[in-house]
Amino acid sequence: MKRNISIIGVPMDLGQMRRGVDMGPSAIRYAGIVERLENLGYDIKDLGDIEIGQAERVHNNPDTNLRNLKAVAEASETLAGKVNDVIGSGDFPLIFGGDHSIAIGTLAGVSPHYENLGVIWYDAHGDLNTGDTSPSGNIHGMPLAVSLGIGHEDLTGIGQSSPKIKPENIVIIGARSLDEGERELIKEKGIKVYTMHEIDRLGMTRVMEESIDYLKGRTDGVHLSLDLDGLDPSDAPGVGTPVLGGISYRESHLAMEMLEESGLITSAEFVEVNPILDEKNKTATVAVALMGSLFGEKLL
Ligand code: B3U
Ligand code: MN
Ligand code: MN
Repeated sequence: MKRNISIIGVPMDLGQMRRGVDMGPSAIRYAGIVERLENLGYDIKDLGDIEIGQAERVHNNPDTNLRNLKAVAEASETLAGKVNDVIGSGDFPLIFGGDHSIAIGTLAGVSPHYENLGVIWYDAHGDLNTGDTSPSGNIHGMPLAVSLGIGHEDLTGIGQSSPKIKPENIVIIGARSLDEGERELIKEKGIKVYTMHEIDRLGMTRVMEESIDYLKGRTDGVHLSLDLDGLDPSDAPGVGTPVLGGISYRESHLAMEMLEESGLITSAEFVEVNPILDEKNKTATVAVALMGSLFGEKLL
């Protein structure tokens, strides 16, 4: 039987500096996500957007280099509560960003429901920075570290306990822009990473087979955190920090189809869609198509 899906929009743009990513949830809805999933037989509840402070009105704390820390922390707490409620009600939580800092709240809401939560981090970046290693001070480059319990306590302290995930339960797919501190953390913690090198070398089929096998044995639920900048900018141009040489649209479809077949995914978020930087809502349309595959759309 198909699970019902609850959608939460998070119009968050405070985790980075470019305006427009706050319109991501609207762009994804406009690209037809609700109808697409209803056509697959799901019952969809769109819970609307959570409230985020307006960027021009948010003041920075001079004691920290983490941009908009307080506002990001407050929104993360709200999101964590909503995600927690959705899972408590038995629905599948599907979250739309917003910048990737929202994953702090999502994972804080998901993690209490699992003993061994797995995470697939589909992204050009590692998002493993802390205030000390970040080149930008942007919190959207930190959510995976925060979820490991590493970083500012106003962020790691969100939700019921810390850490939210164990390093051995993470698989990063699509990485091609890692900062020095992130590389060190990956090595120190033994985090499994499929960079573009491995994707080119092994092919997406094998990367997904290995990722699925790896997570299947050690987790009791897997969250998919898909940053649209994991895709190549030619397929997903509407993102704040595009990086050349990314995963193709077709490889991404295959990845989503294989995840669907595996039955592993228990929650998901699609982030960093920025309609201001996009070409005719292409990136939101790609996100919707990938969600179609993730939720069981078949070509034949
Ligand atoms: N690693 C860099 C850049 C970055 C991270 N996430 C995105 N960009 N989207 C940083 O600022 O932490
Ligand atoms: Mn990211
Ligand atoms: Mn990214």
